[in-house]
Amino acid sequence: MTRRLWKPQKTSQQRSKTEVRRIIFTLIAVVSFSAALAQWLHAQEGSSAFEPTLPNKARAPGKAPEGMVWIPGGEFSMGASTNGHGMDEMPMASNDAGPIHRVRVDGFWMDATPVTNGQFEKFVKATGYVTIAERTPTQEEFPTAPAENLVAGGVVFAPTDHDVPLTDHYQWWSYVKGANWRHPIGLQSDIKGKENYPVLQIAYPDAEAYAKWAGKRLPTEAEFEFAARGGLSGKTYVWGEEFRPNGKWMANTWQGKFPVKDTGDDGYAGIAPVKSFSPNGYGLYDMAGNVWEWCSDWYRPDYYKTLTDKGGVANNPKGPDSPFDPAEPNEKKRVHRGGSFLCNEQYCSRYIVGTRGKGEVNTGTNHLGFRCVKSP
Ligand SMILES: [Ca+2]
Ligand SMILES: [Cu+2]
Repeated sequence: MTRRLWKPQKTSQQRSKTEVRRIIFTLIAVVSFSAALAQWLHAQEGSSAFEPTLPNKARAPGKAPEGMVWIPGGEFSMGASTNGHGMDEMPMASNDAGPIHRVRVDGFWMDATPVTNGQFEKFVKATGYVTIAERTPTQEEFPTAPAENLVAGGVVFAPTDHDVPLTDHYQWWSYVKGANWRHPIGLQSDIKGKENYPVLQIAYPDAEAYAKWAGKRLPTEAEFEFAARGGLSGKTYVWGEEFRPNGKWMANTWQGKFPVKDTGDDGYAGIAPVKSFSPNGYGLYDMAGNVWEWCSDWYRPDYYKTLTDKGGVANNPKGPDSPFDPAEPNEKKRVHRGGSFLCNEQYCSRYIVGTRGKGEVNTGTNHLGFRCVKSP
């Protein structure tokens, strides 16, 4: 009786429960499909996706050598997204800094700052070393150069007196007779009172000679980037995601119209003494901006693709076996990292961590320096 009344009720209830269940299952299906779709889309980006940095757990092996800090090493995602990872545009910057790939480096000590004029002077006093920029180039080295061009010097930036198209860097770079580490922008300049400024006009062999004397070596590009990221994962800058957190300037870069006038809003028009800006998460200064720094890797724009194609995690990568820059195929170039006081979003925003620079090994400039590392 009640049963008869009850039964249909139950049936209708069951039906509605079934419907509810069906709706729930449909919802679950839609949600999981969306999740799967999102995952698939993410996988399509694949190579441009950063994964967490996994620092090694081991403690520093003993006391840090003077002026150096311990970088734990570990596994991290290396490189920069082609669009600058959040920037609207990043001219010239990162077409050679992809794909993002997984790398592992061992722990090492790293100079907390770029090598300074004061430190380099000690090396020169102790060894009598003569830098490349101080040596007169020979006819054998440059068989086609007119004799009057065979003078010692370095490459120097000079602002232009009017707006120029940013397609020809010879408008602001020139070879200046007598420019060397003691006279960074030419004979009229000097380094008096600038012991704490990064040393400039340093060619690769000069940096190597200093490192050897100091019982150190130059960092690999992977070591430099691991250190620069300061324990963060896939951030745009060595300090985080915002260029000026709370309005604070975090690195020495260029403000104003490039290459006409650097307004120096960050406190420095031109080079700054080391430690003028906050250190990164590992206690390293100037890992972005101020001066470019030599790395020991040969430069090839396709190196990250080579590593990605191999698959897996690249273990302590040391760069390709030989250099090749399609833009200047006859020049032997090594990697530069970090960007300089000339970097700006109008022309070259390579203070963005993960982006790469490059330079002919015998060429020093007035925005290029170096720092050393040491394995335990
Ligand atoms: Ca500046
Ligand atoms: Cu730059």
